[in-house]
Amino acid sequence: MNQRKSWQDKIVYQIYPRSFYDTNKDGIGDLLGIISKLDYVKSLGVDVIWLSPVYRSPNDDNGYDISGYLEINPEFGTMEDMDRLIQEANQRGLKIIMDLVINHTSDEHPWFIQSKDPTSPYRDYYIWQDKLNNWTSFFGGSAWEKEGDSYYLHLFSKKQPDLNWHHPAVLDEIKKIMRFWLDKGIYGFRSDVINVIYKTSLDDGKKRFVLVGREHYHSQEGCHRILQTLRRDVLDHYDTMTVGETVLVSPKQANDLILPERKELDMVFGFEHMETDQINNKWFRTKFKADRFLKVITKWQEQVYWNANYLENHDQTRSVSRMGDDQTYHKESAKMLALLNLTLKGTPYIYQGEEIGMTNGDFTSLDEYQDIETHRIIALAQKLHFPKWYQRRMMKMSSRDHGRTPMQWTKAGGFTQGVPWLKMNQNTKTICVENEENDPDSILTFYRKLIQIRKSHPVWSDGSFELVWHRHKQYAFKRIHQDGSMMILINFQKKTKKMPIALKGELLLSNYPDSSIHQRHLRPYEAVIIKEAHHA
Ligand code: TEU
Ligand code: CA
Repeated sequence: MNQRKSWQDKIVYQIYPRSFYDTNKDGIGDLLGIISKLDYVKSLGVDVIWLSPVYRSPNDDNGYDISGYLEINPEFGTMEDMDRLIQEANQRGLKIIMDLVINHTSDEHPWFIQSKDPTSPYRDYYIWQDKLNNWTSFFGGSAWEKEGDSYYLHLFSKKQPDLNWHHPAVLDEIKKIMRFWLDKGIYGFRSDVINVIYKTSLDDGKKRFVLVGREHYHSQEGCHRILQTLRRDVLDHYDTMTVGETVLVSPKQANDLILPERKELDMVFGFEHMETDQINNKWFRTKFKADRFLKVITKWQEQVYWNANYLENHDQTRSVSRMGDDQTYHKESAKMLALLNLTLKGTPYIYQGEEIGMTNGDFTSLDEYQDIETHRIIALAQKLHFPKWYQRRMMKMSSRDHGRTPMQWTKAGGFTQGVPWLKMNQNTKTICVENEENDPDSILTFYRKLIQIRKSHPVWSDGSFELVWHRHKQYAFKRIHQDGSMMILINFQKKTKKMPIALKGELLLSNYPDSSIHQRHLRPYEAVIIKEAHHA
């Protein structure tokens, strides 16, 4: 990087407020809950909290359907609680970025309620047509809903109508919202599905298996113009960090959003590494293949200017269940994944619970799932007469609820004294903060060590990436910097394998107690960092 950015060496921890910590026994996590756990977050060593939406919302899509951008969802608390959270976080040296959902609002947002009247000045805030087109939504089915004599566009649920970014008033409204929060002292935004906000045309889309119509709204020039405007008129007047959530982008499209000279976003979440174990879409999952996954990691490390590295978030199943082994090698594989995520070039994101090795939920029937996406897709699968066993497999392998089960604080759960909004995993008896907090060999302790290592040398935030060796499920790369280089070795599999690389230097960290730099065989999921002998 030619110019250092204030965010360049930061590590981000994502909080999904609904599932983090409940203080008033209603089974729903809240802002006071987050405040009371700030010391825990700080103890991890992270610098920034990304807060999933806490705005007013009817919760059709758990807060990603906003009905009041300048209000707090009463389930989570009050604006005073939010001000206190920002203040208490800042006092501890923690910054907060908020989710900014501006592709759509809730259908219960006052703009949309007024927009239903064709003569209202709010009509053009949304996308209305007399006739629908063939576009399909991210959650399955048509992207249009009838209201009165017209149809409105919704790329997500019908309770999430898309904003019309051709209308200048929409841009002005969003600028005001961003300033409101930045003035309160937040550090920036995670911008939801930001690369689809601008619909260039409403023509029928090409026939394809999923997301018909996307060539008319994906990565459009109009979107770049909007991002440049928001950056120039709002963000550049504060010290900020921005990360875009960008579905279906290629490395080239990612760079077009983040290269410094473009003055748009700082970094984006790609999805390609999350799509290596699926056919067409995530509901048709295949076995996880480390080889394919690592190829994509290399490609993004080599081609993208600066990555937002993540293995989990509130939309994904748990990484240890998906990519590791959540039974025999739970500890080893969770630590290996941590080591990979925190040594790559870019900004690492850790999702709540990932640091203790939380696994997928232990749901047994459809009614235990809460997510609208799961319910919509299963309804569709029923209509298409998919066999029952396959429907169960779809839920088990792909439901977003696996990443949303309540945070496992204690052996008894510890998330709430009431009934949790989503089933708590029974394995909290063994996988929980209480058990891991003071155990020198725990996943949690390993995260803390890794984070400290990351902070103790400039190679992690400034060094380049170089692939050294990749054969099947074995992976070795270097991070290179004038003040010294690091070698990272990963054995992404259950089998012990020989790694034919000569090693020199000092072993900094490993997920086995007795690793050595003279060892040629890497054990199941073994991962090590070696500080190379320094030649000045
Ligand atoms: O996700 C965008 C998105 O594309 C998701 O639908 C993603 O493809 C899917 O979850 C994978 O199953 C963002 C938010 O992260 C998600 O929680 C919201 O539901 C969605 O936008 C709509 O706001
Ligand atoms: Ca609560």
